[in-house]
Amino acid sequence: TKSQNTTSVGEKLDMRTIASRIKDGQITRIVVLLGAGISTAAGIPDFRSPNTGLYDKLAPLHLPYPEAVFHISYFAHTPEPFYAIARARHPGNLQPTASHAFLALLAQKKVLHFIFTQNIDGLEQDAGVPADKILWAHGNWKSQHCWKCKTEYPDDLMQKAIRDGAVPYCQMPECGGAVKPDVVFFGQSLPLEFDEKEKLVPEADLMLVMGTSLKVAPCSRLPRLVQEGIPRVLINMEKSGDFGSRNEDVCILGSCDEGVRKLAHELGWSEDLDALWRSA
Ligand code: CNA
Repeated sequence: TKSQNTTSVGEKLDMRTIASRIKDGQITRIVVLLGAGISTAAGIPDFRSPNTGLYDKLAPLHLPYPEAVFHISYFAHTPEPFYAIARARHPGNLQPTASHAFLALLAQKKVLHFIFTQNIDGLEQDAGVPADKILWAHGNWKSQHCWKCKTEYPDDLMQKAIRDGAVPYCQMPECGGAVKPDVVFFGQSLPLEFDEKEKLVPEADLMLVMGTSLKVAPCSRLPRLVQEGIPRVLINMEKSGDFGSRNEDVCILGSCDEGVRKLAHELGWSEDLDALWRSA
């Protein structure tokens, strides 16, 4: 026997079946994991896409390895490369994409359990997802502190530093540490809530993973915490992580915006999605 929302071995799922389970109320607790790919259409390059991703554009900075630009131990003595690229990455005046609007729609339809986002642009909330449904696993750009003495640094001075591409330094007497946005760098701990929120993943009756290469731990392990028999949907340009290894996996390959539009169409939610996106 199988429960309403599990799949017996050998039964392949598809987008239409997933959509019908959401429509008829079998799926009500969707847990989402997001990565940079849902924001590339908003104009923020991701890290790892060939040619367009940030890591392919770092050669002039002569870094020992690409991730050094976001590594805390490198930043501590050489913060200049980070500020050389910060302007291109700072999410000012950006509009949420259709993918972000789709997440707000899931919340509106009361089927969103929780979102883990690796993105630091805050576009999920801008699109209308309630903040208590989101964990910014890698922090955000909304505030900044001296990396050394942890004193907060004013927003207006930070904006200027980013515009000028110049490193802002702590104003505390005798400190002089470089100021760092409250984004989690490699070598830093994730927010304390991560461990607690991680427990929500096994409660999912569907996991939706969008726009991530699943190469950065610990977020990369979240899809593996989904209970066996529960469907997992990947919307991404390419297959990532262990997607495809379970019978209940559905991979919708292509752009995130195209993928959510197809899913919204199957759900009969296309007009709702457009209305929400226009109002975001
Ligand atoms: P990544 O490693 O660069 O992977 C991005 C993934 O998205 C790749 O698999 C791409 O093929 C895919 N992709 C790119 N564009 C699209 C698109 N339009 N539609 C569908 N798929 C697409 O980025 P991850 O998020 O996996 O890596 C984690 C890092 C990246 C986190 O630490 C983030 O903070 C960091 N990051 C965040 C942002 C942001 O906040 N918008 C931007 C760039 C990087």
